Amino acid sequence: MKDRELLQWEYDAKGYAIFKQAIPQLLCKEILEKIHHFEYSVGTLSEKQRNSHVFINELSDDQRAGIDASLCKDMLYIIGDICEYFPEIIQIFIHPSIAHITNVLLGTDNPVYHFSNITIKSAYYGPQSGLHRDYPNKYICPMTSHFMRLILCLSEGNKHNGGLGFICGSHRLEDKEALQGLRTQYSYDTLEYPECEQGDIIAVHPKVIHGGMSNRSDKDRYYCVSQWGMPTDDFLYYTEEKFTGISFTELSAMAQ
Ligand SMILES: O=C(O)CCC(=O)C(=O)O
Repeated sequence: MKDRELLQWEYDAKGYAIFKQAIPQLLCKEILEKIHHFEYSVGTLSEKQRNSHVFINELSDDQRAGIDASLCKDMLYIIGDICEYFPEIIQIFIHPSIAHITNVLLGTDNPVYHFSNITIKSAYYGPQSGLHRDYPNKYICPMTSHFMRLILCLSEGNKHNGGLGFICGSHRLEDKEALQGLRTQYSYDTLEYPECEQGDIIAVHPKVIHGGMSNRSDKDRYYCVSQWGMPTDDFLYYTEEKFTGISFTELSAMAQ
């Protein structure tokens, strides 16, 4: 693992940092297998269950980027509330790497879990992820930007298969400016796209502008996204998922 000061420097300077091989690849493979089973059985979900997820055919034409909605009716883009669907995923959220990363970058080794999801960009069909900041977001968003998202690469992720890219330095603004929203149009060409392998975690500053292109390569891209913060009751937006508001230590004790 790279040393602490360098990771802190990267995060402060660019707005993201990569923790190489933070989660064992074997665990990533086990989780991927569960996800594949879920994808195969998606046709059996009830209407209510389908509403927890996002399907590619529900996205805008821009986001589908040339793929006709009728070709991807049952193809998932986001699997929501994953602790409900894949209880095994808790093994990732109680891994010591999570506490290590938040200790280095947020200043606590006992962060509070907010939510998680799986974002899928299937080979050939994967949609664009629009450019955005995570602060503010309308799902679970603390009043201040003292929180972060951790993106675990369950597969490889890079520019060519729809991996995340960043506008380096775009996190350097006050919270009140970020709250005014994105005021400039950015092109996907101006982003920096790290090359990530299965098991790497990308720590994303809540104010860095990020997104990813569509996946027209022959390699699937699977990310496990989780958001972590500090103990607080002050939220701009709040949604409750299984385990929302539970600390890393409490999650670890529950998993014993
Ligand atoms: O998976 C993606 O491409 C987008 C995820 C993301 O940007 C986020 O959760 O903030």
